[in-house]
Amino acid sequence: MSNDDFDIDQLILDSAKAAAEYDAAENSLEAYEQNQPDLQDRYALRRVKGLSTEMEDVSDAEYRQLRLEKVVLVGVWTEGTAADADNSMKELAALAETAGSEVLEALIQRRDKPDPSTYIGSGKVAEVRQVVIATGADTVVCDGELSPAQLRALEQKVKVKVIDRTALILDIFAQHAKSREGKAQVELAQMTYLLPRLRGWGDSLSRQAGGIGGRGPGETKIETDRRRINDKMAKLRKEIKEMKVARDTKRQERRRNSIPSVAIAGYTNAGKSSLMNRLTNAGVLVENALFATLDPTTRKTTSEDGRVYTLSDTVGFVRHLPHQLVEAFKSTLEEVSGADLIVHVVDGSHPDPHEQIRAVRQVINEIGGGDILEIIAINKADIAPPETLMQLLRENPNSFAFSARTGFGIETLIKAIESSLPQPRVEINTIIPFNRGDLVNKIHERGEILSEDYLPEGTSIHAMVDGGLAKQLESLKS
Ligand SMILES: Nc1nc2c(ncn2[C@@H]2O[C@H](COP(=O)(O)OP(=O)(O)OP(=O)(O)O)[C@@H](O)[C@H]2O)c(=O)[nH]1
Ligand SMILES: [Mg+2]
Repeated sequence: MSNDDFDIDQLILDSAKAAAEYDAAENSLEAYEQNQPDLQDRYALRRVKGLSTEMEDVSDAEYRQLRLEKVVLVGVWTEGTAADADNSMKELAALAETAGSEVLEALIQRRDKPDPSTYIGSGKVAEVRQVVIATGADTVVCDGELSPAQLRALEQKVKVKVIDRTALILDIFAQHAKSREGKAQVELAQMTYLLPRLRGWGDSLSRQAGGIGGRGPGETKIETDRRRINDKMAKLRKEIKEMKVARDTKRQERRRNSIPSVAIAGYTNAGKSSLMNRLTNAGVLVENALFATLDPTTRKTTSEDGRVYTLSDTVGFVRHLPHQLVEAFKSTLEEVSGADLIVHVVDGSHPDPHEQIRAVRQVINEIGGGDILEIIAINKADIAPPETLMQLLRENPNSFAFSARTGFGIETLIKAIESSLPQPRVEINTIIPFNRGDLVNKIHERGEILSEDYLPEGTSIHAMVDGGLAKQLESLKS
């Protein structure tokens, strides 16, 4: 057959016919499924009630204006109770909303493990497709980290964009990053996520670009992209390292002055920033959204007995926090791992605060903060069920209930924090000349005064101080 025999019209006709047949087959599948009323009630694919959100109850989040997607959530429920599965989907819904999406529907499938090729079972994929058609959704969000192949296979079958939980969290972080450091860290995490997925996207790109047999240009493009991303990642790592120097210097300064540091850590939306504002008037952003805080804020404050210490509000944690983010945020997470005391804020009104405590401790361990003294501060006592509060208080030795909103329990919590600060250990008994008022101030800020007297030659002080200050006072004598 020569090229002249090649009938382009016939080819178009053939492919149109093929497409029509495909559509017909698919429509009949949909028709079949729609005629199976029991299908929806089957245990394997349950609908989570009360999850679809209406615009009016989400109007508080301004992020929404950036981008509004209509999403269907899909989860695979492999272990735990039905309530665990529902909680997981509720959290996914909250994440999707924070990212600016409208949640139309949520589906959970019970399976031993996710399907290796399409995450949910092939029979159920068709049902998700049906829900997508019925609701007009433009995105499917899966409650896990999917392989590039799974994402692609599922996308081809449900015919709308498919993203996983990791991509969703990365997206929220990208929207909320304000500082240069935060932005660089998020970008690094995004690229770490992107790199192994490049091949999959490259494949479809090369098909588009080159047509039949035209893989060459596409492959080349993937290589260039990969190199560009690697270069960019190296640059970001360098930038982050440079910014870390400034952060380290500040921390070392505090350390040298023996200023105790307290990190407010905890699950996202637990009320860390609200507590920070209560304790320091820092005026940090409080929002009923996940990961409202990304950049740590540190403020100096003074204890009742006059000692100075710092409080840091930090980024929230979440179950299965993407490891790319933990890795990229190492330097800001040092506010937690380098602290003298962790105030672990827990949302007592959450349906499963125990699971949140577990998840937070896991991240704290991962970043090397497992040995730091911890106070469990159970927040939202104003709306939490009293029996949950009692249970949490019983189970956790160093725990306190409070409400950042009403102020309940705040005084007791502050006392607990201040009595847990590292104690100055060196006893001094000295007379400081009046022209060294700065040293007297330092002892007040950093030490514990036992007695103080004003003599003609200076201030006589008996106090407990840290080693560094004791040395300075020692050199005063010589
Ligand atoms: N009812 C009640 N709500 C509270 C309390 N404390 C905080 N909240 C609410 O909980 C939501 C989250 O508060 P934030 O202080 O932003 O929480 P966060 O832990 O800093 O959250 P991220 O920075 O997003 O991780 C806000 O809507 C607060 O108004 C409280 O004691 N009672
Ligand atoms: Mg916050």
